Amino acid sequence: MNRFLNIAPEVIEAIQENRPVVALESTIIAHGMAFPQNAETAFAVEKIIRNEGGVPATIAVRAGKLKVGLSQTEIETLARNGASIPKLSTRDLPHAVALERDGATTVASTMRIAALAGIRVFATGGIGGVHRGAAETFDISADLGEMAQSNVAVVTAGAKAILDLALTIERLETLGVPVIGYGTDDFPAFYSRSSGLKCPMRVDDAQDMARLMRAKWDLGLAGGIVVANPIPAEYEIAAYEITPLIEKAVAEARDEKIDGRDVTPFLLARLARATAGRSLAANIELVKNNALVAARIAKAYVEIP
Ligand code: PSU
Ligand code: MN
Repeated sequence: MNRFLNIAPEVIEAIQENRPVVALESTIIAHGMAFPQNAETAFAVEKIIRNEGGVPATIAVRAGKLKVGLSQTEIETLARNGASIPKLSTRDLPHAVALERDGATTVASTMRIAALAGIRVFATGGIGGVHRGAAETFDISADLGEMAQSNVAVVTAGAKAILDLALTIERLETLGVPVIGYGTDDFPAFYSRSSGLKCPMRVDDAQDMARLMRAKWDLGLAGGIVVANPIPAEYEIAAYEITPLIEKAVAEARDEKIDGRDVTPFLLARLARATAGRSLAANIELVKNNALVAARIAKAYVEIP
């Protein structure tokens, strides 16, 4: 066990007994949503996983320890302190560990910590990817690089619609990362069920997904898997409606010279405002749906003989 890990007893037990565990990130709590919806969503997501017979493991950094499995109080602290908590991607982990800092983990760093702990399934909202205008800004999320390295299946509602999704899929192909439509041929666009782009592969149930994970890692193909799970139809925001708002928010980010790790939280907050909260409601529901699917995949994975 890595000496920087601090795993909750319930999570250790579940891992040792080969029971399903689902990792969850904390950047979505601290920076993806505002209080109190962020705390409510984090608790709801953990409950969904428990109802499916799984154990949730929300991941964050506390005083330099890589914590796997947060208490209710720790989740609430992250939710309340939001913006003042550093957003830690993989590159930030050595600094936070060495200087015994606190922080919220992104998809990239959560994947890495989950893999260190032996957790194979992770539910998020939407992974980071290639930003629009990346040809000039070079802004490509570290989530993609991590996908090439950590053996974790990430259940995500496609990728955030604020991104250049076609380039994100290209990049994942280059990195050798399977992108699997879960019950769909289309690559989902976070708020919308389809981006107009196709997923390179499709599976229709948790058992096939579990077998695919097993096949990948038994083949010695290191790295993650993108489980692209569309938002439930009743909560989707049509692409024609959300796309102009996204374009406006992206232009505002550029005008206000927002860069680096601040880009994603800025865009999500602008969209929540521009849609009078509908994008937030959609975000909450897609995260819950991803947690449900992740719990089922985690269960199917531990049941493989
Ligand atoms: N998905 C959401 N909300 C979020 C994020 C994802 O629904 O806030 C976060 C994740 O932590 C993801 C990060 O890893 O945004 C990507 O940020 P960046 O583009 O700076 O790498
Ligand atoms: Mn970035």
